[in-house]
This record gives sequence, C-alpha cells and structure tokens, in this order.
Amino acid sequence: MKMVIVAGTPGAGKTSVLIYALKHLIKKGFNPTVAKIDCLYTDDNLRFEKLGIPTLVGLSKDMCPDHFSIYNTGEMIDFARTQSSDLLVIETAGLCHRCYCRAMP
Ligand SMILES: Nc1nc2c(ncn2[C@@H]2O[C@H](COP(=O)(O)OP(=O)(O)OP(=O)(O)O)[C@@H](O)[C@H]2O)c(=O)[nH]1
Ligand SMILES: [Mg+2]
Repeated sequence: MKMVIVAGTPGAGKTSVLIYALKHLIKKGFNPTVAKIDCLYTDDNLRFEKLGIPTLVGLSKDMCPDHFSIYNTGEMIDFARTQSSDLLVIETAGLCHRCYCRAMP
C-alpha cells in the first residue's frame, strides 16, 4: 500500500486538489482510502464519500494536527487495510502555529 500525506493551512485547497486527483486515480484502478485530520470540525469526509472513498476522520482538539497524525498513523493504516485499499491519503491541517513557530523561529 502507498501512503500520501497532504498537509496545508486551512482552506489552502487540499481537498479540491485531492478530489480532482483521486477521480483520475480511481479511473486508473486504484482503490483509495482517506484519513482526514483536523482540529475541531470537518465535513471533508462527505466530499470524499461522494466519490465512494471510505474516509476516516480524526479530530486533534488541543493537540497539533501533525503530531496527532503521527501518533495515529497505525490506526489509519489498519483502516485502509480493512478496506483492502492500495492507496491511503492522509489530509491534515498541518503543524499547529505553536509547533510551526518552534520549527521556524
Ligand atoms: N480560486 C480558487 N479557489 C480554490 C482553489 N482550490 C480551492 N479553492 C476554494 O478554496 C476553498 C477551500 O478549498 P478546500 O479544497 O476545501 O481547502 P482545504 O485545504 O481542503 O480546506 P480545509 O480542509 O478546511 O483545511 C473552497 O471554497 C474551494 O472552492 C483554486 O485553485 N482557486
Ligand atoms: Mg479539506
């Protein structure tokens, strides 16, 4: 199984790009799954599920979304395996501002 991580600030266009790309990949025979990680709320799962793509949602709440993603990568891979997926796409809100500021002083 291949795993692709798409990270970026809120509203950057991650889901829009993914919907476009995933339509093509499905036509080419891939069986994708998506794990969507956000802080408090998301309805991106509805957009992916419209394409028939099984989607797992994780809300990091007061934790940095990227750190939450790392801690839960195993669960996401397990989810993809239960769907017999050959492509797991993780869409994450990226580093929180606290972690970003520490990484880029
Ligand atoms: N003008 C323009 N608008 C875009 C483009 N891509 C996305 N948008 C718009 O930007 C908004 C957010 O796009 P999304 O794809 O939902 O962005 P996102 O990064 O997945 O957002 P979150 O998951 O909420 O963090 C939507 O209203 C899109 O229609 C683009 O290339 N150009
Ligand atoms: Mg999105």
